Amino acid sequence: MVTKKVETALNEQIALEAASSQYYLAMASWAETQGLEGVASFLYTHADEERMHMLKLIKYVNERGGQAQIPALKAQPQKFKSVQFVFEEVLKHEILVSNEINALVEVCLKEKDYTTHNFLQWYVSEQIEEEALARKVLDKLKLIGNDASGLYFFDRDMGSLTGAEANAGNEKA
Ligand code: OFO
Repeated sequence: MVTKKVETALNEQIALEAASSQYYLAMASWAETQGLEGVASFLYTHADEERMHMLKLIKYVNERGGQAQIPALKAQPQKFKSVQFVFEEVLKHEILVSNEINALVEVCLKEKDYTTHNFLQWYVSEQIEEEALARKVLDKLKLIGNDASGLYFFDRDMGSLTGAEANAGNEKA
């Protein structure tokens, strides 16, 4: 059974995972309209993964005697300045999520909820990977600068990264 404090904190995390999924979906849709199929594919997969993170939390809260709250959807931006800006936002957002996961872990320790603490370790590891991936992508973009042919190859690489990421995600889930 989860305590009220843990339930509330988990529900906040459900809302954040849902918001992450929507944000990445908006980025994916924008990238698709820019002819960046690889980037779009990567971000669509990322949006799906965030939805899976949300679902995992919903099921956990309900299984542990709490009540998961399904959040409202907020309108998302329709345009982004550049691919670089998109991935800067991804990294910023992932750092925010990591901080929130850490705060959630802290709540569990204070409440002596070691079961939820254990459950959350998957999210702790996931955040390490997601932050590292966002940094890797940003490093590539910095190398390219304003080179159009560089962006073409970057987009192609992002398409293949999607496949590898999706497979890794399937193995983990
Ligand atoms: Fe849910 O893993 Fe990123 O945000």
